[in-house]
Amino acid sequence: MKTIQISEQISPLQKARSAYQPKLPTALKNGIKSLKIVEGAKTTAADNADEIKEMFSNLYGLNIVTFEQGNHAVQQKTLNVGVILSGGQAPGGHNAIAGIFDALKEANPENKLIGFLGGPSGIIEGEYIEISDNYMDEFRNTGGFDIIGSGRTKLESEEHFEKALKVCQKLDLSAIIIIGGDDSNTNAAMLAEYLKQKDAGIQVIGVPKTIDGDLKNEHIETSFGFDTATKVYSELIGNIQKDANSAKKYWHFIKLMGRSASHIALECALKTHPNITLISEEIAKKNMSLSEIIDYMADIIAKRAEKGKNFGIALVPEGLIEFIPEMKTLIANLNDQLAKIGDKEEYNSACGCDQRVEDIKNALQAEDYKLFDSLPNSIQIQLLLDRDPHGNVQVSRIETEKLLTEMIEEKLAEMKKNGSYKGKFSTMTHFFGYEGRCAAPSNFDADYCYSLGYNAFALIQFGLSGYISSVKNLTKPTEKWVAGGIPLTSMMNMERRHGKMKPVIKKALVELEHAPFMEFSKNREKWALEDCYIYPGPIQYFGPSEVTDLATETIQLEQN
Ligand code: FBP
Repeated sequence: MKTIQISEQISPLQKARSAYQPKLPTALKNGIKSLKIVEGAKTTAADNADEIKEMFSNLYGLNIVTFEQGNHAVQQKTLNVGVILSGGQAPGGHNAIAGIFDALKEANPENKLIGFLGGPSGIIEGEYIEISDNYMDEFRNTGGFDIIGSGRTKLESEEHFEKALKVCQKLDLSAIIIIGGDDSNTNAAMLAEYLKQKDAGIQVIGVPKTIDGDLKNEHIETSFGFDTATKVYSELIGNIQKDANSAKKYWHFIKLMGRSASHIALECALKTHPNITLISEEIAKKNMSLSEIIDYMADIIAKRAEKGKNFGIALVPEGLIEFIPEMKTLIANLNDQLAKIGDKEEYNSACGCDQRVEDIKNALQAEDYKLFDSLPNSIQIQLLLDRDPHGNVQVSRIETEKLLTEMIEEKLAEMKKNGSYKGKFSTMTHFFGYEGRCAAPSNFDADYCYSLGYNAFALIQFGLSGYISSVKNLTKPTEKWVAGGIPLTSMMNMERRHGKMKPVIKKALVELEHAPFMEFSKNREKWALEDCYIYPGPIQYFGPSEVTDLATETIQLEQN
C-alpha cells in the first residue's frame, strides 16, 4: 500500500468550495440505512441480444432497480470496497468518490475504501491506497482525478482478470466500483461476469463518467462532467467571439473534444451561437465528402465576406474525420493494416514517419490510396498514430481544424480566381479539450457525481453486481431525482474493434431527429450570417440559482 500526502496549499476558491455540501435525491437523503429497493422491468441488450446473452450468461437479463426511502435489510458485515477512476478526466470524479466514501462510512465506520492507483492497471498490479477521512476532505468539490489518478488499461484478458481477482482476495474486497466511460463500463461488465463465473463473491458496479456525453440512454440521462466541461468551453468560445467581433479580422476554427460524438460541439453551439458548427452525425447521414464540407464552409465564409465580415467562428467536433464516409472507410482499412504489424514498437523504431506512410500507402486499395495521398503529410502521420487500448483512433491528436483551414484556403483561392470570393481569410486554430476536463465541478456535477457515488454504494449494499449507478429526472430539483441501477448488459451490443467483433456498451451519438439538433438546425442559417453570439461567462459556484444551477441546453431540450 502506498502512503498518502495531504497538500497544505489550496486556493481561496477551493477553500470556500470545500464547504459545499452536495445535495442528494430524496430517496437517499435519510441515509444509507433507510432504503428500500424496488425491482423494475427485466432487460435485454441494446442490440445483438443473442451474442450478448451467450457471452454474459450470468449477468444477462437482470432487472432495473430503483431506491425509495424504507428499511429493507442489507448486508451487515464489514465491507472493503475498491474504486477505480478509468479513462479521461471529467469534472466531478472526486465527488463520486466522496459519495461512495460517505455512504460506506455511514453504513459502518469500519468499512474501508481502497483507491486503486493510475486506473485499471492499479487493480492488476496491486497499487493502491486506503482513502482516509482527511485525504477525502482535501478533494471534495474539486476537479481532476488526482486523488488516485486514472489510466486507459483495458481489463479484458483472462490474465488481467486473474491478477485482479488475486489482488481483490488479498485485500478482502467485497466490491469494486469502476468510474468510467463506455469502454470502461464495458470492462466493468466483463469483470463482473468473470467474478460471477468464479463465484468469487466480489461485486462490480459502474459509474457513468465522460465529458463526451456519449454514455447515455433513457436511464442515464447524461454522463458526469459533460455539464462542467461544456460550460468551460462555452465560456472560452464566448470570449473568442467577443474578440473576433471586436477585431473583425480572424476566422477562428475551434476543435472541441468529444471523441466520436458531437454532443459537446452541439451543446456549445446552443450555448454560444457561433457562425458554423459541424455535426459529425449529420455529415455521416448526408454522406458528405471532405470536399463537400469544404464547399459548405467556404460558401458561408464568402457570404459573410460579401457583407464585409471577414471574421467568424467555426466549431469542429473532434471525431469529424471518422464520420466522413470516405474517411471512415479509409480509417477502417488503416486499422486493419496497422493490426497486421506484428511488433509495433520494433517497427516504429526501425522506420521513420515517411517510411511508415509509404508502407501503408502501398498496402491500400486504389480509392483509399487516392484519398490518403491527397491529405497533408502531417494528417497522414497523425492517422497512423497508435490506437488507444480500446482500439479507438486518438482523434484528439488529429489536427482536423488545421486540415479544414488549409483546404478552405485553397478553395477560397480558386473562388477568388473566378470572382466568387473577394474577402480576406486569416485564421486562428484552437483545440479545447484538456482545458475543461479537470475544472472544478459545477453545482450540477458536484451534486450529480456525489449522488452517483452514494447510490453506487447503495447498489453494493443490496448485493448487486453488473449494474451501473443511475440517477435520473435531472432537470428537476435534486429532491426529485430518481436513484437506482441499470444492468450493464442492457446497454451493450457487438462492434468491430482491433479487427474483431467485441461486446461493447453502445455509444450514444447525436440523434438528428431529437430536440437539441433540431433547435440548432432551425437557427444555424441565421447564426451563420448575422452575429448572434452569446457570451455565457464563467461557471458560477455562488450566487442566484438561475446562474449557479443552469442545466445543459441538451438535457433541457431533450426533456421538455
Ligand atoms: P473518456 O471517453 O475516457 O471519458 O475520454 C474522453 C476524452 O476526453 C475524449 O474526449 C478525448 O478524445 C480523449 O479523452 C483524449 O484522451 P487522452 O486523455 O488519452 O488524450
